[in-house]
Amino acid sequence: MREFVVGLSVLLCFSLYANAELPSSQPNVLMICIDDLNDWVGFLGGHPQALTPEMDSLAGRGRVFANAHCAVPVCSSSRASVMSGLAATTHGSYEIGPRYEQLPALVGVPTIHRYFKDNGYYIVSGGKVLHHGFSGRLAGDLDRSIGAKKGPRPKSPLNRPPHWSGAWDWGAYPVADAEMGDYQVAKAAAMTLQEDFGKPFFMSVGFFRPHVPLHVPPRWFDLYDLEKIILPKTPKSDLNDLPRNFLVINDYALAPTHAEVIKYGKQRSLTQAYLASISFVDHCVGIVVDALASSSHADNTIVVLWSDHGFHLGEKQHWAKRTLWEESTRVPLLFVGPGIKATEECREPASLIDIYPTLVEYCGLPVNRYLEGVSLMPQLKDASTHRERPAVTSSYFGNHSIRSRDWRLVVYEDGQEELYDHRNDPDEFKNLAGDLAYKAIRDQLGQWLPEEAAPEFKPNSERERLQRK
Ligand SMILES: [Ca+2]
Ligand SMILES: [Ca+2]
Repeated sequence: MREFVVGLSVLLCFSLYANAELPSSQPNVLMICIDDLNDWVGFLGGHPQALTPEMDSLAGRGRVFANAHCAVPVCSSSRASVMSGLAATTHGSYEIGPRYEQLPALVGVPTIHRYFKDNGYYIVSGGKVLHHGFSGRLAGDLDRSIGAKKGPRPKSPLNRPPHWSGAWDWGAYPVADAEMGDYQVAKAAAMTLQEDFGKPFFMSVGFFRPHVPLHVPPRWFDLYDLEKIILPKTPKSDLNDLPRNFLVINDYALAPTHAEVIKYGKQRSLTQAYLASISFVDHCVGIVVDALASSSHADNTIVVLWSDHGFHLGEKQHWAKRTLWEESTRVPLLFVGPGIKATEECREPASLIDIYPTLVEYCGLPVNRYLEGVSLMPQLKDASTHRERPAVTSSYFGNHSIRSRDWRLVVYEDGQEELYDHRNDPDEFKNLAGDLAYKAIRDQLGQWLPEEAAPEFKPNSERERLQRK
């Protein structure tokens, strides 16, 4: 079966190439990753007021995967999955903490950077790509680093209540874009894209916003009238049909509770700050994309843009990430490049672990036997191509979500379940798990639950350090 799938992929690859105007040589890769960006972008429609003209323009030139999900809804683990092409149940990182190079299961598994380097590419990276950077044995994965700066922080908090985590501040700061680390990385990437490397390149550029603290210059806040901000739907009654589970697990997180956000009257200004941060990072994406368009690489480069996981702003009485619901798992994912026709979005499920095999196949590199994702080449060729495999997301050991085209099943470590029908319940308000009428679909989705899961790897010192933060 596997040989058949590989053979089919090769056929599709050649037919894609045969049907389109293609680069005369091996394509370059420009990977843009964004931190904590949920579906509040124009091309996904997650928030009616989100202003993302640059990303929308990019999306209009290629293939949007409108049903794409992270492997783990937290930074370091999600990025370990993207960069290794492996599920959490294989690498064993289910929550924030371990570095890629610490995970015993990833010894010998090349990052996508290393794999492209070993296959003749020049590798450039800047900003937040791996959560802890390319350190230790990964330092050699890059030919060049163009830096990673977080930018300045205000001397004292602008908005957060004193007892909230230090990371949870927000407001109009600093004055100018040029002071922002993301802006500086975008400019460095833009300059680098004007060079000729003498061979194909793989460049990854990672932006920190809209990760907290939500500090961006005032002009981005000015785009959103505080009084007119539309807030997400957060009915408290939504919790009535949920198992007692995940909100308790999430007490570990540094984010404020929804009750605290409401108590201090911060929901509206936090929502405004998140939207402002999105528009700022959209501007940074535009700087990089425009630089590519004006470079000699414009017609010979595939662009892939993704975010490491989603973000709650009060939905299900929750803030930030780590849940197995749509707000946490759904991410922007799009590809633009030679041979990819700008047609409708793809509604088939996709996982961030599919990025690695997709790029390997698109660029004609040899099959990497470690990879667990499925190449998205069939959907790059034709957005309506059916795909059987759902997107699997894991969060904390033993908890999994299965997201198909129309459904989400969540199964927790203690066996409790949730089931949602996205055809008529995109907010996941009505849990159908206890309804026997849906047993067949539940069992069908349940077949995709991981049969084995690697034990959780916890580097003690690292975990303690993070908890002290
Ligand atoms: Ca993140
Ligand atoms: Ca509910």
